[in-house]
Amino acid sequence: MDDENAVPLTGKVRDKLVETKQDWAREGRLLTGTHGDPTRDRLPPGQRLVQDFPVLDLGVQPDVTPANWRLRIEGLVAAPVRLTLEEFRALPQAERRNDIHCVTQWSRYDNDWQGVAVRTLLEMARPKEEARFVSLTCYDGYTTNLSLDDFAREENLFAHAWAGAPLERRHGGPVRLVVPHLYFWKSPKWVTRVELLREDRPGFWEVRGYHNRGDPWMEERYG
Ligand SMILES: Nc1nc2c(c(=O)[nH]1)N[C@H]1C(S)=C(S)[C@@H](COP(=O)(O)O)O[C@H]1N2
Ligand SMILES: [Mo]
Repeated sequence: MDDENAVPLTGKVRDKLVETKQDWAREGRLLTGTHGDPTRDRLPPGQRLVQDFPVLDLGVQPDVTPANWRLRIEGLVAAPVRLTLEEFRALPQAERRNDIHCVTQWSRYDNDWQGVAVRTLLEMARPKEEARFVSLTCYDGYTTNLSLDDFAREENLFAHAWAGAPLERRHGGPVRLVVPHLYFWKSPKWVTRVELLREDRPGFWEVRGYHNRGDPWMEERYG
């Protein structure tokens, strides 16, 4: 990664919290050892339902103003995309309702998101034949990775609103990605760069013991 592409951690990461979660991964905490069936059940194995909307991050909530926010889609694409928030909001709008499943065991039903479908942006950027993975980078320095297939699913969107109101900063505003079929650490907040890659590039939690894919129905908490 060259300097132009580097997104430094913008503040003091809560090292203690990161360590605790890494320990949990090492110990295999929270694992029930069962699989779930999404066609029959709504709550994946080992999860419990909450009504509130917990906030989880590295302890740094970057203050990205609407004027400063940019979204870049680059790497193995025929037509790199660079958007301001105004340009992003002028794209065809999508609405999605989905359930959230966090690896720390909470699930939240019926989240209403508004934004731009991932597929809309991929049609603009036109991934090259050899692109197989995406690496996502955020304004707090957080990264995560997805296969292109997991990223390109119909239900995924870059969301700027939740429950009919602009997405709050603590939940990733101005814009976050929402990938509801995987644990929520695969849904980066304050996202700014999507890089299409030939080889997979594990992100922040993936190199700290979390599973590379994170399917809640298979209980893929740790790798
Ligand atoms: N940029 C960024 N995105 C992130 C995180 C983070 O630390 N930084 N944490 C992830 C994790 S572990 C979870 S569970 C969800 C939490 O989203 P929420 O705070 O809106 O509930 O965001 C994910 N996206
Ligand atoms: Mo999480």
